[in-house]
Amino acid sequence: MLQRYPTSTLTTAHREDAPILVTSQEAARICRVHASSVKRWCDAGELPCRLTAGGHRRIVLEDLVAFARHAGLTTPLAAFDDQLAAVWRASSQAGDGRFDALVDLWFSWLMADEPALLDPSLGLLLDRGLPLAAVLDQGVGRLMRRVGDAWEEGRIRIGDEHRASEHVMDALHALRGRLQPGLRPAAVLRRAVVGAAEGDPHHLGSFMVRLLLEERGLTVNYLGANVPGEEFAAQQQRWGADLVCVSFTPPRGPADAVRLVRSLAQGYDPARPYHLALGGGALDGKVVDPPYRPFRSFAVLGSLVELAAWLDGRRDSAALSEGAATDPSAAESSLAEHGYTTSRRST
Ligand code: B12
Repeated sequence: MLQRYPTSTLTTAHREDAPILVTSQEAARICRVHASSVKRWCDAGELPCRLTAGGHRRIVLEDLVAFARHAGLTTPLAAFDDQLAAVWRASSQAGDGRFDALVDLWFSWLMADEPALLDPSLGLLLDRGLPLAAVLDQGVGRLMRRVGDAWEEGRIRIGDEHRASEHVMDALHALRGRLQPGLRPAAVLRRAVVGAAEGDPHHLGSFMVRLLLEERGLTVNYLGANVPGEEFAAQQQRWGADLVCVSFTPPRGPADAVRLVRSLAQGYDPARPYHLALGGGALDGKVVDPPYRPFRSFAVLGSLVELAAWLDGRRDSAALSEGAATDPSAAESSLAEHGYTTSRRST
């Protein structure tokens, strides 16, 4: 299903060769200035613009980029040169929930070993108002699955997969530098411990969780790949974190998640309570449902968009929902019996 994001000002040219026109609002957003400045520049003739029949200003994208360069304004648009139109059109489609063209473009950059535009392209999406969680899920997540498919089908070598992963990790680090943490501080959750499950060398997913939490104003103790289960508990206690997020990528699976939850439940200290959220491609659709959940709340989430909604619900609710705590010994035997269920579950 296509998802439309609140980017009503996105302007998509209908013909490939037609000039791309942007509104003054959108020009202001991507140049990080006030719309009144753009209108002033237009009216003074410094920034060429045309008027619609209704009298609204429209600016040719190339003119905007030239002006921004000349005026020393910071915008990711300045990076794209001859790829400007392609990037703009692809990101307009992403604004309508269609990421295919953008993922195609990104994949071609990675395969050509030209990753420099990946970071400004991510920055442009955020500047155009797309939510970070959607950009990561539908953009970067799909890009990585495309890389994995290409490897599985023998179209790229293992070295290409490694190279692509490193480039994407670099772009995510750069994106982290672009985020403005604390803009929307989480009123309830303050600190999180985040990492990838034991034995899991894949940590792009947990890194993306980190970005999302930091964007919401949380402080994150980031543990990276292959974190021993008991270490999540030790770090939570050490830093007094009120949230622990763990990512599972194949070949890890739900049984690994059950093992982790069991070990965290055993060592849980009610004096230092926390929420537990699990996610990642290995848990998609097959979700852990342990009977003993002493945590303040426990959620298995299928995407970063779900994580964002879960966090925002937590932030907005006055009273936190308490996780269902049952008798630990009964829970232990029950865990052993049940292992995990295949139903999606979040509390
Ligand atoms: C990149 C990659 C690697 C990189 C990892 C680099 C890194 N720094 O992370 C490297 C090259 C190191 C690697 C190694 C291996 N990999 Co690998 N890898 C991948 C690849 C291409 C992408 C993984 C990825 O980053 N996905 C993007 C993540 C972010 O997506 P996601 O997990 O679906 O998560 C999304 C959501 O669930 C959410 N999310 C993630 N975590 C969390 C956590 C929480 C709390 C929440 C709320 C949400 C959330 O965010 C994401 C965005 O939407 C996949 C292909 C694929 N289809 O996934 C193969 C893949 C996972 N790898 C695979 C394999 C087999 C391996 C290796 C065993 C062999 C190999 N190919 O080299 C080794 C591992 C060796 C070992 N010691 O175990 C297989 C697994 C197959 C299986 N079913 O067992 C896959 C599926 C490739 C394939 N098609 O065969 N790999």
